[in-house]
Amino acid sequence: HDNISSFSGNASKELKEGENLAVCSSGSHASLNNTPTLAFPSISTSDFQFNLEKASDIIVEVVEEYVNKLGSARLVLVDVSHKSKILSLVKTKAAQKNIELNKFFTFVGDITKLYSEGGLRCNVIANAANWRLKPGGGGVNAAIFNAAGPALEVATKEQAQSLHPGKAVVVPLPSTSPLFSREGVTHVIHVLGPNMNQHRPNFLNNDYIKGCQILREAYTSLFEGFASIIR
Ligand code: AR6
Repeated sequence: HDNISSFSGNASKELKEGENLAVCSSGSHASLNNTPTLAFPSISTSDFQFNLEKASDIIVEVVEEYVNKLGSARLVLVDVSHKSKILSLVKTKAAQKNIELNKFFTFVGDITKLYSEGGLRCNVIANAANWRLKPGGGGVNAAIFNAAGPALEVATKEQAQSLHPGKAVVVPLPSTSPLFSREGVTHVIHVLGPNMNQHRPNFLNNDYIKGCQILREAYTSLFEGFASIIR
């Protein structure tokens, strides 16, 4: 059963344990399993230290632009903790917009275990990558490369050697990958966001004019990549 976190209720309150609401009634469940779904982490807001208020504005803005272009497909913002500040901000801001709750929602869980541990089927997941498209480095990048096994590294190299900030690359996942067989993930989309961490490459030195432009471009490239898969 999908554990969907809805935008209803007091959106400004902190995310609490058990807030992923179960959708288990009605006959819609079977069809939800086949609904194209992109799960994505908040790009740049942890290791890359991008401002959370600005990032949440951009996520909601670009989601609003794309959600209706994607037909019945769903977009899901994921983070690991119930205390996630970015999920709270995005929930609050999305609730103020005309966005269908079944097409965009937030979800608490490990993006590499959404089906096996959360019951949420996502055929595509996004990665907050580094410019070399290399495994490791911590965060969601390390988690995804670890969970996918060597098949992802090989498949990634076939698509691209590196990435510019703001760009995304779609990687079809071989069926030998545990992410494919266990979680039902058929594609990983690597996204490189803007970097505000002085110890990482392409440091923007607090230039949020450029930073916001690049983050907007990153989400646009991500959703265009997802659209190209489901078309
Ligand atoms: N599942 C879901 N969300 C996660 C997971 C997970 N397993 N792990 C982390 N997050 P970050 P960035 C959330 O730091 O800021 C890497 O080293 C996390 O809480 O992974 O874009 C790369 O190699 C946060 O909300 O990505 C790059 O060098 C979001 O994922 C650099 O970090 C993004 O956090 C990219 O930094």
